[in-house]
Amino acid sequence: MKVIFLEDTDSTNAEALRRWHHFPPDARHPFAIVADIQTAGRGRENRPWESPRGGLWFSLAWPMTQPASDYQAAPLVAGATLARHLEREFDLHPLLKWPNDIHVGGRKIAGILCQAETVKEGSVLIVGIGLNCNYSAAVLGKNLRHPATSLYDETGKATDLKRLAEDLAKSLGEALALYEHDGLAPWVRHLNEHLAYRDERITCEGADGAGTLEGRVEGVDKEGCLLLLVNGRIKHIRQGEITTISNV
Ligand code: BT5
Repeated sequence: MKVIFLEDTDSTNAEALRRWHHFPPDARHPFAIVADIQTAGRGRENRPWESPRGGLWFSLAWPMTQPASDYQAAPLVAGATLARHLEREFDLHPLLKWPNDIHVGGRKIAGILCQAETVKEGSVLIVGIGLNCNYSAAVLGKNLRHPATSLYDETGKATDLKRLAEDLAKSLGEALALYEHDGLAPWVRHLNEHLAYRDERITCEGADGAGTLEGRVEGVDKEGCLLLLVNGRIKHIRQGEITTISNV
């Protein structure tokens, strides 16, 4: 897959989308954009994403061959792919905080932002990944929603970002092709074995638009919903955000 390296951009997700629109419809193939620095990196709900030099700021543009609703679990596919990579190449033990974060040792090392855009000429899925790499997370702002870490903090070594981006583009391309063919099934076991807060009590905000739910994390189903045990009944939550965690 083609990987385009830039010195800086506002957001690699936004840049990937702009470039996608510039291609004639018959020339739209998957590609990835990587920037050394993002000046306006974004997380979910348009939250600012700190993107200093030394991080991996990466977005993959993927032509959607199926309705956008079939790509709901794409952040989990991307998360599982990145987590496997961190396990194999860096000997880390990453966990997925449903639905879009990767944690190592209880700290956030990466965030994922997927955006689907449907246009008449052909729809695109943008899979954005931000991974803290060649700096200590101590350089990041003090008001993060969750404590952060970086590859450098975890391994004490510098990472070759170009190689990492190329490897990730390849494995993510393979993963998305498999996901289109087989759905989430090939990842469900891995996701459940690597799920942060499993068997712990959490609060889930914005749970399918139904406000805040408190319950115990039981796993993820084959559609990527979070399984939360609330008052003795399992709820399948499609959208939401895990906020507070208590072990009681
Ligand atoms: C995310 O959002 O975790 C998704 C982040 C996706 C970033 C990538 S970078 C490449 C591509 N281009 C973009 O513009 N975005 C994608 P969310 O779950 O909403 O988390 C956002 C929150 O994480 C912020 O409000 C901060 O508290 C915190 N945060 C910001 N920068 C961080 C960093 N570098 N490391 C850890 N936490 C950070």
